[in-house]
Amino acid sequence: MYRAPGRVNLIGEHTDYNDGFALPLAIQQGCTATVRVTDGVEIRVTSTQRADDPVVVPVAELGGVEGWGAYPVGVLWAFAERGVQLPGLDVRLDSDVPGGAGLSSSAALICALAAAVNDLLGLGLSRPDLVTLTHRTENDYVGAPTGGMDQMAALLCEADHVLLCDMRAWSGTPVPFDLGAAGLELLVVDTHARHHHADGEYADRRAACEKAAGLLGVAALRDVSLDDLDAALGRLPDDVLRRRVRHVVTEDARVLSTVELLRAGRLRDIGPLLNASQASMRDDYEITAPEVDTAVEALLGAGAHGARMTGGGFGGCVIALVPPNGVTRATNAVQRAYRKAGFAPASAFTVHPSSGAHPA
Ligand code: GAF
Repeated sequence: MYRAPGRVNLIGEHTDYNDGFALPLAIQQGCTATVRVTDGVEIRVTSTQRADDPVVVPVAELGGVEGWGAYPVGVLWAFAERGVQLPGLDVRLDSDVPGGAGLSSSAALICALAAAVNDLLGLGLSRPDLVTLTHRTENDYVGAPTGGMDQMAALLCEADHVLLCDMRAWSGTPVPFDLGAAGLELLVVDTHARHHHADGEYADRRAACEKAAGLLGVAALRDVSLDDLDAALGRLPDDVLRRRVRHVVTEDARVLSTVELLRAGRLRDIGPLLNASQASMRDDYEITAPEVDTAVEALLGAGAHGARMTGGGFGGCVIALVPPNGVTRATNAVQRAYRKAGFAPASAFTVHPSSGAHPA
């Protein structure tokens, strides 16, 4: 039985598939996978959240599952692709990560299952191996062209730290993130907004970045430095591509500046970087939503040190750094702004930097 967490990303959005930097932290919400070897020839997966929709597939034919079952079956497929001879398995899943909220409920699920199977079958795969395996599940089986940040967060995060993900090296380095010592809380506001075309928009952003990297003659946008940015923008043919590149290059720089401040014990000072990231996602990358922008404005108006959307975007969650006695004020400000704008109420909760996948 393993539990793997969801995540919020402190800063560094849509940089992972550009070989860049991201800075997620694991949250206390997660998915628990309980796995048992059976003497049958099938994989049977049930989920507390989908009690009436079990998935049963023969071990010998793991391909082609669609819908929610693609995630767990895709993990087992990835093990089989590595040459693992799977026995019949009974898999039970139970998650409290809200789905579709940009908190990586899918990475929590696949990483909990991968860690459990690795342990149960004594496969001895390292955490980085499991990152590769679960990233492959999502890209090659489920068909979602995501970067690797979410899997790295679910497998490598440590309590009281954020994880500096270097997505060229596929390495994760813990950086202290002691909210208590700084006298701060990290508030998550779930806007409940989710654009139905978000998957297509994600793929579109990724394609734009790859096109721009090709035009600039670099392997990935990670290779464009802040110093080179103006010259690079001058070589791109249209304004949309220029704005996409400006977001990625400046966002990478903001991640590294955030890490410097955290290492210097200056957590309170990262607010302006969070705000600049939000503006860049809103104006240059165009991945926020009216509900997101309204929540951010309300949070800043209520005294937050910084606020930004977190995750893939087009809705989902906003994070804000607030003093402990400012949580209620900030939450009320969002609800007031939502009522005024005619949006359905948001929900809000605080998160603590938690550890990656662990035995439950
Ligand atoms: C989603 C993806 F899964 C991540 O890989 C990352 O690109 C993120 O969106 C945006 O930063 O969570």
